[in-house]
Amino acid sequence: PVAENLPAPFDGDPVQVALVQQSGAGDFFTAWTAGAKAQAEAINIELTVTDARNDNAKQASDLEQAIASSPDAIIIDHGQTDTLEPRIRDAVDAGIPVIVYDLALENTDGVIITSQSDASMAEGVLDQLIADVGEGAKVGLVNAEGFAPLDRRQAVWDEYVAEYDLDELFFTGEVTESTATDNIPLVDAALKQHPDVQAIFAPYDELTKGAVQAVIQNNLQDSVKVYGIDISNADIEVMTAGGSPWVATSATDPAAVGAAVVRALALSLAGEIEETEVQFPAVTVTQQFLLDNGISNVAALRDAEPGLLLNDFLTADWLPAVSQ
Ligand code: SR1
Repeated sequence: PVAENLPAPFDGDPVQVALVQQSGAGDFFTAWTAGAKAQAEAINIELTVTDARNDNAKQASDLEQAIASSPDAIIIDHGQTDTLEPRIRDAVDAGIPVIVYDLALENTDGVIITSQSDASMAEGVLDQLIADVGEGAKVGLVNAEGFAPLDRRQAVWDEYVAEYDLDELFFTGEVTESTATDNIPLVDAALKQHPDVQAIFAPYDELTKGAVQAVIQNNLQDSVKVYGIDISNADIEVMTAGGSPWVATSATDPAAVGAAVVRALALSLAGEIEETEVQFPAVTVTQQFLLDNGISNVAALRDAEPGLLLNDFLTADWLPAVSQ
C-alpha cells in the first residue's frame, strides 16, 4: 500500500523511475530487486525494470531507451563504466536525476553513488582467513574483473597477499547468467592442478557456491577453507551443511540495500538529502556463528543482526524502511 501524507513529488501521479540492471540473476539480485520494488511501491513510485542479462550492449541500449522515455529519475544497478558513463552524462544533461549502485564512474557530477562497504567486507573475511591459515598460506582467488564491487574486493585481496606473504596458486572465475554452475569446472580444474591450496577467496556468493561445490566434489573439504561475500537463504544452507568448507562471509541484507537505494533517490527527489555518496554497512558472518545460534535463514540472521535491516538508514517520517 502507498503511504499517506507524502511530500512532493510523491503526492500526485506516480513518480516514474527506470531501473536499469546489468543482471537480475542470482540470489543477491533477486532479493535486491524485490527490496527496491517494495520500497518504490510504498511511496508511489512506478518502477520500470530492465534486465540486460549481463549483456553490456543491451544495458547501454536499455539506458538510452530509459532516457528517451523522460522518466522522473533513473536507477542504474551495476554495469560497465565505458558503456554507461557517456549515457549517464546524457541523462544528467537532460536534467534526469541519476543514482547508481555498484557502478564505477570517472565523472560523478550530478549522480548519487551508492555501494556496499566493499573494502571492509573483504577485510572482514580476509582477517578471518589469516587467523585460520596464517601468513604464507597457499591460497586461490575465484573472481571476475570489470565489476566495480569485485574489483574493490580484489584490491583488498592483493594487499593481503602482499602483506601476509600469501602464495597465490591460482586465479580463476567468471560472472555469467549462471555464475555458480559455470564456476564449478573452473575451480575444479584449479584444484586438480593445486590440491595443496589451503584457502580460497571467492568474493561474490555465486562464485563462492561454485567454489564450495568444486571443493566438495574433489573431496578437499577437510583441507580447503572457502571465504565468500554476500548471504541468502541458499548460502546459509550451504554454509551450515555438515563439513561445509565455506567458513565465513561478509554481507549486507540485499533486500534492505535495494530498498535503501530507492530511499536515497526518494530523499533526493524530495530535496532532503545532501550526500552524493552512500555506503551500506555490512557484517561478517562466520559458519560458527550460524551454527552456534541455530540460524538457518536470512530472517533469523536479521533477528540476530538487526542492523542488517537498515531501518534507521536513509529514512524520514514519510519514508520508513519497508519491512522485509
Ligand atoms: C557481479 S557483482 C556481484 C556483487 O554485487 C553485489 O553488490 C553483491 O555484493 C555481489 O557480490
